[in-house]
Amino acid sequence: SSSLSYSNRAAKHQHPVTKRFFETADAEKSNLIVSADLTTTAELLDCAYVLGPYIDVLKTHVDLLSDFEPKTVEGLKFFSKKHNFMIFEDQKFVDIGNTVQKQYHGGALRISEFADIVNVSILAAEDLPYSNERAFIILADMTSKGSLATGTYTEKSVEFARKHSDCVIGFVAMKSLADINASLPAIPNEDFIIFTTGINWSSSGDKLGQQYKTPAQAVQGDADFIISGRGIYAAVDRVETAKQHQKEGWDAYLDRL
Ligand code: UP6
Repeated sequence: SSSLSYSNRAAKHQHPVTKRFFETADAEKSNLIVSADLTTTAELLDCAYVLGPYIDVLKTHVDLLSDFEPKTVEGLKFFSKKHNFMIFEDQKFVDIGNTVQKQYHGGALRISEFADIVNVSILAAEDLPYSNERAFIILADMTSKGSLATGTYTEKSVEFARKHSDCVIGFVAMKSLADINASLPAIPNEDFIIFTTGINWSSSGDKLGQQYKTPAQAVQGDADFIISGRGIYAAVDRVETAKQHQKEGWDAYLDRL
């Protein structure tokens, strides 16, 4: 795990989006991302409004919305500016480059118009439609029980990211990728961000195979940013719960410096 501070990593990094991640985390004393998996624009924007002050990034699945429309995007952009958070659209692109390009820039969602980052899987080894102020994250493994994204798949994810480091800034991963990195030829100043989903104080997961870690466990296990969905948006007191996640994640980060 990185024992360097976010501000140190921001200063050393070349990529504008990576810099922005570390600078935001440092300024807000937060490594928290909320996964706002709501199904209406009103609920999504309410989440952005009340939780915005405690997060670096709002992770969206805009295809879950029953009423996605231009005002959804306007609202997201408004709150992202007001509360200084980025937008991560969790599309997990998986298709050939030509199709991903259309999904990313066009279609019903026009994702590149509002998402600072999106994630992709390496299944198709697609070429990535690149833009310097935007970035991609590679889905290196998964939280669900029995996931096939392990072993060689995860190793290939790291190799893919290294090949595309002009536009790939990190990984969605549950565990450290340090061993894989160490087994590959060293690249000076390489610094990918690890985003860990499946953050929840409950250890019991859900009925569909989800598995959880606490914020502290994730950060001790190499997470640079922790991503929590139901653990926060479905809590009785979302704001208090978000604050507690923020504190736990931040304290664990300070401990590893
Ligand atoms: N997500 C996972 N596991 C992965 C990758 N992504 O749970 O390996 C996403 C889900 C959801 C969020 O699509 O948006 O993270 C987890 O939500 P939860 O905290 O409510 O379980």
